[in-house]
Amino acid sequence: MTVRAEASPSLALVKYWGKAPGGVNLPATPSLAVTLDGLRTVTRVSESDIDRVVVGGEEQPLDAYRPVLTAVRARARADAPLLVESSNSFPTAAGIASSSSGFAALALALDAFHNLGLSRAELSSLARLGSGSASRAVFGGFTAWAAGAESAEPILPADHWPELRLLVAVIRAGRKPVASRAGMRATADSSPIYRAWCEASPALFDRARRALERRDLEALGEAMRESYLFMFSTMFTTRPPFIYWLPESLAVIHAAERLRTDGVPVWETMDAGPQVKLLTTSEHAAAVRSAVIAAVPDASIIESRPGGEPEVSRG
Ligand code: 2P0
Repeated sequence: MTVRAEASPSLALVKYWGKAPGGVNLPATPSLAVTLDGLRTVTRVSESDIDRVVVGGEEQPLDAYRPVLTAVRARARADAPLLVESSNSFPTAAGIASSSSGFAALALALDAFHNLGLSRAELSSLARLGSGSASRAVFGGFTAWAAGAESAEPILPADHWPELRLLVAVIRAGRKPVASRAGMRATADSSPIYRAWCEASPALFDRARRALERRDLEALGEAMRESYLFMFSTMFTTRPPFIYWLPESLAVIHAAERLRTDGVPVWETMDAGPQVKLLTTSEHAAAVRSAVIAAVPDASIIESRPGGEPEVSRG
């Protein structure tokens, strides 16, 4: 038997960066996110002679997958070896949240494979064991994940804001130099502003959530910028510091600033990688795309909108 699950990556508008004590991948900060329609991870789970995980055709070390596999096996009271095959329609481990859609799809596929019938909240908690941001990616539309929470929750459907557009400017598609998990740990251990980041995040979350509820793009964009710039400030002040940005990332940030000066509503955010994600509306997406390409001719742009409901099928 083969089970197939699909999920889309979760882009944080307000960031999870840092872990709370007392569990696996519990967040130190609340995050608010949108699931990106059209970007998909497809994961198939089938029987095998030994446990194997293959992502994009490459055999993976099992360590990262064990917490999810072990938790599911305990629930299912089954220990048959499994083959997990996964592929992404977008760059992997490059700061486009492939771990969020990857572990969300894995949790959904394992649940179906073992006929567990887990609730979405339980699936969210299970996906979190693989990667924190995956707790949000088991839902489409807009999601929230409270500080310290075991699972994320859906807060608004994708059609709450159908004209919203998320443009991902792909600056460099290679694997990132510092894994998020190691980066978060180093930040918490040594950044002198880590505590301030944790203290500031709830207010940023509240502002962003209210702005999202009333579809106020400017207020959401401003809170989103404050969140990512504060998050990166914690990385810049970590010992030793680490910098995911490339010169082209900064060129896109400045292009967005110029667009805003010219009256185009666009706000940017970044994650653990050099890509820049731009929040705008359908009306302005073409202008944003042209300005980004003018600033960074080699960038490729993936255009998305809120969506990304997961799907599960058999066979
Ligand atoms: C987020 N990121 O909220 C933040 C913003 C990157 C920057 O979640 O250690 O792969 O597996 O829980 O989820 C990326 O970190 O980290 C991430 P783990 P994860 O989307």
